[in-house]
Amino acid sequence: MKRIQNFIDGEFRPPCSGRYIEDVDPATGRVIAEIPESGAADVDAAVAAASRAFESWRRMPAEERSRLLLRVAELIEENFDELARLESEDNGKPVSLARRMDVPRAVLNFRFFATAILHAETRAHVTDDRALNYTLRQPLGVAGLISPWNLPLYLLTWKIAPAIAAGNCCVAKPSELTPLTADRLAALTAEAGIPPGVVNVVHGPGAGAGRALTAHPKVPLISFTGGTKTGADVMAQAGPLFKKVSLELGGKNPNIVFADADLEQAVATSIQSSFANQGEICLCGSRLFVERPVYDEFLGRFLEKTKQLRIGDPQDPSTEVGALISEAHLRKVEGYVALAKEEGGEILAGGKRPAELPERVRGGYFLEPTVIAGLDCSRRCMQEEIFGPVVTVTPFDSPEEAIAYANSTRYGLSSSVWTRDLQKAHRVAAAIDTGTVWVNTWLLRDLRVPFGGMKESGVGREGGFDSLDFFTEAKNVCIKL
Ligand code: TXE
Repeated sequence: MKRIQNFIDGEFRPPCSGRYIEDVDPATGRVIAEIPESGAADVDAAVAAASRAFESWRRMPAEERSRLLLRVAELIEENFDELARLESEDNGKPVSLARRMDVPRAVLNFRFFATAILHAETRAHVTDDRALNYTLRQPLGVAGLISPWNLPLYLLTWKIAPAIAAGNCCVAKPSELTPLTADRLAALTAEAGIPPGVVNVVHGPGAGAGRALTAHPKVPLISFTGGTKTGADVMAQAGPLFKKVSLELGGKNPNIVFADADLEQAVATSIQSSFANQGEICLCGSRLFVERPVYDEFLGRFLEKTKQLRIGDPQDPSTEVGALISEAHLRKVEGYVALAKEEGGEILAGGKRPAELPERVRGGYFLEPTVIAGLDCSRRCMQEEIFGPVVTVTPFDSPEEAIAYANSTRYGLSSSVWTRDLQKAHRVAAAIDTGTVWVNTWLLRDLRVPFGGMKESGVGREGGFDSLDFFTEAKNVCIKL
């Protein structure tokens, strides 16, 4: 069995504890690797290595840093097949999705920030002929990067690339449930020529390694993606140390279909926004609201397509829905389906484990794509993030009602609005409290745009120059003329 090690100061090292935890393939339920059970001592060593490396990395000309990051992108491409397979094995997602989304996005993240630093400018102005003010943007030092299991490589590179492009060094703590691609990425950064200590990867549980990182006094900056509850703990640890914190948390995103929408497109995309990656994407549109005149027609077509989705072995290129991340998570999602029934909801599709599965994956954590109708917006299943292949459908009668429904949760990450009426699209987009509003689309991501959530979906924005701003500190220099 594969045994993974931490990557500290350019070398792979065992954890100080000498202990390892198991990494399970969710499609089979079998242990596929062991990962270090790291704690404070490992994080200390990684932070010390990163601090030492920072002294020269911060001074390296941007063009050279850029060249090294571009080399990492090339190496990810050269190892494309292996990374896609590992991601699918570790997370349970269809390998076709890893090939279409996760790995290409990892390449893009490195390329984007490698070139962004060559185009960044800072502000300058003259104050009434008396003084010249200009802004320096400087890296902070060691960035703590904590990433989740749903898009392991995609979200890890979304943090590492801008952090080191801006001149910081980093200690990354990937999810203990999906360590495999982070381990490969660490090796690829070394192969690309990134100096020892610039990128460090410490594996292990959130309560040990993760917390040690957020509470470390020599880590002035934390970028975290994960659950809202964990985000609150990260904030509580980081607050008294006055760290710069960016939190990308959960969502309960509305997907609003008006009667004048292109229904064919709305149905096809809603299938994706409901069930892609088994619904384990913070941006999934888990609450569907459909205007009453087209409710029956939309629902009929949506259910038909839902039932056609191919659920099965994630390694089979034709599979569209894979396994959930863990047995515990499957039980949690099933718990919500049971709760929906108690709350008066009607299960129109799915709601159970598939009866037939290929032999190889019979021990896996699968759930059929599930559609629930008849729930009031105040019900727990309409309020809490389920994070599985489960979507609720609700009719509405006016734009005002749709907006009120959309804004009725504590989350505010993203939303989709389907209409051919441009005026209505602008009006509704302005009124919905989410960090991103997609009109007639979903998950169309441009890396330049600010990305993040409102309310309990997060704090701060990353993406494009927002990321470079987050990973640097502004310093005003004022010169008397
Ligand atoms: O994530 P955690 P979990 C949501 C989703 C899911 C729920 C819980 O609803 O069901 O969160 O998932 C590390 N200090 N999302 O518990 O714990 C952990 O090791 C520092 C939405 O699996 O938030 C991992 O690396 N770090 C989400 C990372 O935090 C800690 C994606 C995220 O894990 C820590 C994932 C601590 N005290 C889940 N505790 C999204 N926004 O996309 C854990 N970690």
